[in-house]
Amino acid sequence: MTENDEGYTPPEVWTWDRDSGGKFASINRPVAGPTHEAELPVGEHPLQLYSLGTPNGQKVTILLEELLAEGIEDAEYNAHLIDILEGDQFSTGFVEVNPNSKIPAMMDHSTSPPTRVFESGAILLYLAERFDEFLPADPSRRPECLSWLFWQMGSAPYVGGGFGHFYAYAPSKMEYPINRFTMETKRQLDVLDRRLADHDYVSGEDYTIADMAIWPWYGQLVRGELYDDAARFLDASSYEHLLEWAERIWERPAVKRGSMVNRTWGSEERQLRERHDASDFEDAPADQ
Ligand SMILES: N[C@@H](CCC(=O)N[C@@H](CS)C(=O)NCC(=O)O)C(=O)O
Repeated sequence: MTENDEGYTPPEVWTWDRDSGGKFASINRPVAGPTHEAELPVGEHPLQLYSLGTPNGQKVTILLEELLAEGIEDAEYNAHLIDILEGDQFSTGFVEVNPNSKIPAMMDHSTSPPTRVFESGAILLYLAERFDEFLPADPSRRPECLSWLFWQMGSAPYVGGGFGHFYAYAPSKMEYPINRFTMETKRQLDVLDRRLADHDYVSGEDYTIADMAIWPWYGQLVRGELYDDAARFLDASSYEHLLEWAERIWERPAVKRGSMVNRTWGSEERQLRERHDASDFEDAPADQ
């Protein structure tokens, strides 16, 4: 790929250019399936999470920490690090848990046979239903929570794969995709800001898995935690209701703990490479 894509004419049949540049060029492939044999580790708890502390991974560890904070001991989990830049998601063991080779993926060994769950939204729903928490049972309120949960699943790829990719990761800055995905990202921020103008939480009066799904992407984006300077570029301070909600969620100790798990970058006190026991957080200042 050249610095300037003007004048590019797509060939009749696309072929894979392994050196397309960009941060993820080394792991992205146009085919699925495993690249190597390796088993996944299995720890002592029923729930085995295979993940990384990106927003998609943080959603699940935030929910698990919230469940544990409620005193639900059966939500104890081992969180194993999957290093996607090293290609861990393409091992035979990982592909057995998630044929889509993306974190997060989870095995529940409390069932016989063990249950696999992949896709962060499916994992949140599985855990919320299993422990009957953070998902309203009332048929007049449950659909609102599920609507926002699925809104996040459909919307965030425009932020991550679109805006974030072209603003922060692409090998050169290209005006057309940056404009296109910035416009959509700002529209989504406005959707949330309007919703939160007259609701405490995204799905209404209760803190639910919809907040836990949305905060790691949109809460962290407006708090300046994603894509370098993106909060400034997006004029995040203008989304005042969204920012207030983002700060309120961040004040929750379980959110602070959950967002550290399987995180291997950023400030050291906000990293916990693997989580196998509640005591793993003890030395971390973020849990104070
Ligand atoms: N829709 C999926 C998206 C998961 C996803 O995109 N995971 C990324 C990290 S945030 C990943 O594992 N990428 C590895 C790869 O593309 O090979 C979910 O919500 O679970």
